[in-house]
Amino acid sequence: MISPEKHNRMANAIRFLAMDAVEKANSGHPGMPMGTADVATVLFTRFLKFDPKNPLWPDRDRFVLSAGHGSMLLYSLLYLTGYEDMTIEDIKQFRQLGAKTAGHPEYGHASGIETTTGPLGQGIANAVGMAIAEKKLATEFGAELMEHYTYVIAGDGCLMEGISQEAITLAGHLKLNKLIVLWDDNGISIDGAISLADSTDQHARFRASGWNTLSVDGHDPEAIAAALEEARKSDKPTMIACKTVIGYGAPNKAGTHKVHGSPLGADEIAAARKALGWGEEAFTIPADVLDAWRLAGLRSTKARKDWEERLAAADADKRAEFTRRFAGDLPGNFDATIDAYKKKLAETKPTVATRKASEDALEVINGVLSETIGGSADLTGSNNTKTSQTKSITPTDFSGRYIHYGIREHGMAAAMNGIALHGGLIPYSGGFLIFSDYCRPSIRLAALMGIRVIHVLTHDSIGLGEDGPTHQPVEHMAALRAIPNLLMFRPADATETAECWQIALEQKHRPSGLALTRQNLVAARTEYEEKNLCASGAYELVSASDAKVSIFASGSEVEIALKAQAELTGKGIPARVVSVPCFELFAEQPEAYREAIIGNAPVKIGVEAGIRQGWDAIIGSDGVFIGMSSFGASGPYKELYKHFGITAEAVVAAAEARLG
Ligand SMILES: Cc1ncc(C[n+]2csc(CCOP(=O)(O)OP(=O)(O)O)c2C)c(N)n1
Repeated sequence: MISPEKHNRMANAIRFLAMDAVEKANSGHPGMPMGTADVATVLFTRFLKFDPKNPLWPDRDRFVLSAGHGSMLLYSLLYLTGYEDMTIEDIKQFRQLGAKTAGHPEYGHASGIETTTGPLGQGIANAVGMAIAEKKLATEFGAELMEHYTYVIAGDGCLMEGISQEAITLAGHLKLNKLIVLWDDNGISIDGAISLADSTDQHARFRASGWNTLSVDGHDPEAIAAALEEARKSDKPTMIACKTVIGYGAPNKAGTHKVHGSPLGADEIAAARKALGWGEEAFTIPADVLDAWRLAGLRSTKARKDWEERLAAADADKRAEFTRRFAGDLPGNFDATIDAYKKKLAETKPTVATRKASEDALEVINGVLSETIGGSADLTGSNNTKTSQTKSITPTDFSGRYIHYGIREHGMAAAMNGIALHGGLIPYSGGFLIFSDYCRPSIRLAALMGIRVIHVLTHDSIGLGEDGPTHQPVEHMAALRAIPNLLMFRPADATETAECWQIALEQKHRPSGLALTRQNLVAARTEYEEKNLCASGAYELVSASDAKVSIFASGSEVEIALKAQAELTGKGIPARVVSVPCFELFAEQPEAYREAIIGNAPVKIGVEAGIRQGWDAIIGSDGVFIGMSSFGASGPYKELYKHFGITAEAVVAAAEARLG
């Protein structure tokens, strides 16, 4: 039992670390950690199941600081509770280049940082994914191996962002009752009072979305504890509104927007030391307080050991499967399965849309990978993401492997990040490529964090036809290729689709997107090749000695390139075709390979039903690009290809014109 006095001193330790670190860095956000210190102290000293010595223990509770600007709250907690890779020196290095204590919490910088937050609203949406993963894995492996809570501290900003609506309604629908959101209800954001911009009744909003809601004085430890007790018993997710004072403890600035994002200044910090009775110098935690915190960090040691015993006692197959999945390794028979499938495709040479080819590949993949968890943002029949193995998950039955995310692209992508971060599952989604714009911030964060999520992005060009320019991606491949550490694939046929899936699944530390067609494509690859040719990013599909023309194409335009090549050959002009399923992988190849693939034909032509941006790296600034330079149009797709001049004839004419 922690006395009220001890609680106050423990919470004040957070407050002073935050004040002092922000002051030293001369940058940062002291108000939020000071305001939520009591809530966090109760959570970490009485409820959170975690073990700083075993930060990756799969059955730990997850804690998400959605209000990422309050990063000093998290860093303080990690240091105080005894995470070995968060020292007082790291705290002193707050916001310095190369420090673990980055401006906003960054996944991978230090253990205990469960996700990267800072873009408001993302954290709460990640937490929904973590809670989904917990419920799914609890159903699959049993409560003896998986039974934990997911806690979030979110601010007004998180709740105002649109993504929170998608996250909240999804969580409410799925009855994620082990998700508990502590809302830092301080009535303040950067511009001033929340009332300047918002008058939402958050309780009514959450209740309408299927949540349990509670209110507490966020500076009353017993009230906070009672609310958490109650929340843990709920059959719905719970939002606890914690009334707090931003910058609590700063005598003159508390309760105002002045403490949100600026150092308090030496005078105000001195006044806070006096007001809170804190005699210590900056970055010094009294021994009794640090001891109490370290003890709190040991609270779950027994729970962790008991869990390890249960894992050891589990059936050998179950244990091996659980361990493999949390290590993120694919099963041993995965490559052989893909290989056998490629052999079959070389025989059948199907003419299919790549979205359908993706479904067929997934049917094979989901048969050998029990960890894939699919879904779609209400476009299941269009994205072809559901296979015979992926029964739908429902609020009362999580034995399935398919999530109907609803029309919530952003919530979907952020939840997928949470699922991947949780571990034990590989999430893949379904959506239209055009609406990658609706979830781009979460895709970007997946890339920044280096996590394995896979986005199936169908209807990838004007080739979708009649739905018209609102639905036809033009700049999207270029825009997604601009995100570092994201692999964007645009396969040309069924074999390439299978290969791209294989590569995407093998990426433990980066996300992928597969841009897939609505329209049918003839097989570009007709011979079986053991090697995954797509893994080089670009490879020669048709060679020619002494080529005068090199045609580079991706996805559906490979068919056009092949036709043009045949015509040019018929006219006595030697031409070669290079398929370019993945720019990023091609850029990673050794220089000699890239030079050989780009070749030295006098005419280089790129063909892609998108904008030119990015293609100059392959065809050169003097190359010919056949693609889009405007929005698309509504009409049958074959007419659109003619209308926009993306045809074999156009390729041939351009080649002839260049050759004179
Ligand atoms: C998507 C996004 N938009 C804007 C910001 C910039 N920003 C950081 S904190 C903040 C205000 C947040 O207010 P609140 O959640 O109430 O935090 P508090 O003032 O209580 O610390 C804003 C606008 C951001 N981090 N993310």
